[in-house]
Amino acid sequence: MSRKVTDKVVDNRPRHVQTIIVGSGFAGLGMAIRLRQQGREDFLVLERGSDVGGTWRDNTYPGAACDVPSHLYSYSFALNPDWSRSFSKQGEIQAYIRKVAEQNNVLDKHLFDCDVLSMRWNAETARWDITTSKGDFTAETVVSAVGALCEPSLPDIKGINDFEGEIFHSARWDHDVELAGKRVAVIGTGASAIQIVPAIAGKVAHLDLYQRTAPWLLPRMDRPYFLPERLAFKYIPGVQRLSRAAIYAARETQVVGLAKYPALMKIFETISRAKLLAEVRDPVKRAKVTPNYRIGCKRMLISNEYYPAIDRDNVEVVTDGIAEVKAGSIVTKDGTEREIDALIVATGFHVTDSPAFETITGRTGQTLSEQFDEVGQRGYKGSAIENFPNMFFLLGPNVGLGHTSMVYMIESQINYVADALATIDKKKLKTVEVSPEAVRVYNAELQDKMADSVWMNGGCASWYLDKHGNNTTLWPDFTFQFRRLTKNFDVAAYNTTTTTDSDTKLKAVAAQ
Ligand code: N01
Repeated sequence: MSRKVTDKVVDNRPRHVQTIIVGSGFAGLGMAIRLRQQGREDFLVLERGSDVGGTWRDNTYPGAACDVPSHLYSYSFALNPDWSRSFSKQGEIQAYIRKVAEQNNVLDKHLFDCDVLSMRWNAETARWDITTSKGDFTAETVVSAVGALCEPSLPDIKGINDFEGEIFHSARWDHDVELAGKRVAVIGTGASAIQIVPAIAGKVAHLDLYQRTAPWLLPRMDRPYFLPERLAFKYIPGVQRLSRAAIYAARETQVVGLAKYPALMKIFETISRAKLLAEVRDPVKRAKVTPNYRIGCKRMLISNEYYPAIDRDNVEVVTDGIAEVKAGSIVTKDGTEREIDALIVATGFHVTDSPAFETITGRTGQTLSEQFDEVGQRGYKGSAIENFPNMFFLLGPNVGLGHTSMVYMIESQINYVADALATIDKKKLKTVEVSPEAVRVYNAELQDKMADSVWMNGGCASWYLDKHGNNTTLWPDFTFQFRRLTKNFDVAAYNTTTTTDSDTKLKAVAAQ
């Protein structure tokens, strides 16, 4: 994807800061708050959207809600006793993130509508040169917090650009389009689609759901909180922390089956099959939506409305594979043509091939995407990548989860990066760059753990894997192990230069 400088607004912010954070979703915002808590002032958050929230700001499709309980899916330093239900909807989560930003006084550090176009390491100045839609910046350290689910992935289907009806991606929902009474197609049956389909199936005249791989579904234990519960969360010390701990522990037990003993996942398969039998009456449809791989290999989804929605008479599940999209229809590989007025593309995100990787150029002159292409997408503790000095990543390689709260992982990484910045100051380091040996050892151990997991052995193709066949997306262990690993910045794993070292080298180069 090529990006253009469209809006060179001159802003009165400083053009050089010590630290630039890119992105202000849960990760970037949490980092900004921590920097303020550390007493730092010399930083800036560059955010391409016009508000905080990241993926929760962008995904406004009907039915959007979290599939991790809210008491866990929130910052540990900003618990919210007012969650209205166990699994909150998008609007409530976005309002929570916004409120946390306001309460922690970091909005003044944000530059919104600022699209980062390129970041290039400058070895002479030992700084990052950053070009944005609002002009150029330099920084001694960068924290990339752009997230994995930010760049919608559009399917490469013949003719899709020639479709003449309404068409949009699930993460860019067009609320001006009225779907009521229309013939609608949805492509994809992932976490987004299974929320969209029940939300629109009762309104549209007809819905064609194009499924490539059937997802596994489990019950969604969602309910509104009663007033006495909310009062207890608010006023009785420890109740909310206890509830959070119980949710955390229950979710963590899934790691045993997912990462260590996939045979245990049969328990979940039994629950899911029973659900399928009870909720899809039509045997033809039931056969179509029965998965043919081990549960957990792709993200397990939770919904009580999806199966009843596809069981409706006005919903057809199409599994023949799309051959072509025409001006007003979709043609499947068996030659059937189905006319539609609107097309919703719920095909996920560029995770292992994010366009953002093309815009970051490291010490060797290679972009992140070129390096990943050659050696695979690997990092160190999800937070640093070799050849990219003074750059830290939140939600970098192998920190993803399918079963519990990403906010927990994000906070672990924030601890690590905050300690890294403190170490840089304390030791007067000019550059820190993770050593190739540390990366090699770390990834060898990580992929060793991954080898037994259901993600590698469950018989599915998923976006967790990169083009080399490695799972570069998920963390293959208990999340408390990751918390332990990231408690302190382990400077010994990094090649460093001090101010004096690099100045001396620069002088030597200049003298040659
Ligand atoms: O995307 P996905 P998503 N032709 O990549 C299909 C988070 N999330 O937006 O399985 C036809 O999961 C693809 O088929 P297949 C969560 O982390 C969280 O739904 O690859 N079909 C799949 O069915 C989640 O994991 C929440 O065979 C094509 C679907 O499109 C992540 O976001 C809610 C296709 C894509 O599914 C992404 O979820 C929503 C093609 N060319 C999202 N290309 C909650 O917390 C792709 N597909 C609730």
